[in-house]
Amino acid sequence: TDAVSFGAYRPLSLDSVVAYLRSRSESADLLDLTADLSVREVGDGNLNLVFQVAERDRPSRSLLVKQALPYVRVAGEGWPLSTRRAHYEARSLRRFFESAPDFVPRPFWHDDVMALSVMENLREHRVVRGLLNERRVLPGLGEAMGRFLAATLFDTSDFALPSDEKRRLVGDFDNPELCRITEDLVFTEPFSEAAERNRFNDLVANDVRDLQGDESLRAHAARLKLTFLTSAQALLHGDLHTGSVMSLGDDHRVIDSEFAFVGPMGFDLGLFLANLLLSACAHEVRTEHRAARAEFRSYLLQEGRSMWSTFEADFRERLAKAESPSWNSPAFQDAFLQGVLRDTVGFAGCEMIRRTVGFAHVSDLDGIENPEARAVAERLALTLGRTLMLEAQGVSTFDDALRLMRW
Ligand code: SR1
Ligand code: MG
Repeated sequence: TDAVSFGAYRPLSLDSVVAYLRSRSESADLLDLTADLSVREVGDGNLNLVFQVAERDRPSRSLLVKQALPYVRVAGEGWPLSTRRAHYEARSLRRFFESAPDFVPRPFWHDDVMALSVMENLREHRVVRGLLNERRVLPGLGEAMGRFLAATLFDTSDFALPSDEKRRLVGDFDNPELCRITEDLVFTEPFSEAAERNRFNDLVANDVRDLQGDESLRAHAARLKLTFLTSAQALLHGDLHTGSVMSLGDDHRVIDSEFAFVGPMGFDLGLFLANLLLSACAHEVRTEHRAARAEFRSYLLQEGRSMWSTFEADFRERLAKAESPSWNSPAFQDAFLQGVLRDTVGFAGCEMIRRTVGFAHVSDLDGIENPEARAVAERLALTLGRTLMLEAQGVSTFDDALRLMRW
């Protein structure tokens, strides 16, 4: 294996990962490359290859290799996508690790040629979406998300950075291909009858037609899309759904930031909130007993509230210490956070709709086998998503938002 050269991009396989690691001197500190190693491919997302490599006799000595493929993995080679996304992911992870080291995996190194990153292997953590599907309570999840978001969003905003650095950040994270995917899949296609990539349960076809014919809703989708395109508030994760967080007990880590770009803060907050709500919609039919259903729904809403209140309190604390006197007006701070909250609620609505009628669905809903039962949960998601989009601008506090989330 020593003769193997990795001077040009090629996708790794179970057979070539160890040879690759042996070709990199950085690996030596992390793993004994002469030991018997186990290699597993564990990628379950839409885009990439993910390998876990561990010493068989000491599984705690392990690392994770994540490599971008030159196409969308779930769609196949017919949907090409440049491997450059690995570059944005590696750089954003490094940035997030600087601001919030307890909430992301530790990055080890990035290889631009091979479009791969090597990082801490969270070998006992599990993806939050799967845990919520099993109705597991995850202690401190919302609070952790609020802390992660306050730290990363504040540190990469104009409140923390000199304006020349901030402008450089915007350029460094232009990420045009992945932003375009979001523009199309989140804001455009779900609201267009003609979009060929939309997929939905036949049983909600009438609901979808009704939604796509709602001019007022389409106007809000356009407004949110323009905010996504033009509001360069901070470096976002860019795809912060419950499949992008891994948990073990009260330890919660944000992964998969390849969609990172400089955008509106409410987009990250809104995506996470929406995915908590999608879980609640799914449990309306996944969970048979009424009391258990109500209890889990209230738990999920509580985590959403905790994310917002932690984010708001932490962000205000940071804002109070901002260097420039421009930002120390209390009226400005209130108005700014209210704007972020309104964006959060609107983006949450959009995400709920696109995960039900667009190209990329969620296992919370798709995992419901019976189409009639699934349609009940999907209708709930569509109704709630629509309400959030239509009413977002009237919300002043998170309690106002919670009042929209009743069913
Ligand atoms: C083609 S990518 C589809 C979806 O997967 C990612 O996780 C993003 O959410 C994207 O919209
Ligand atoms: Mg992802």
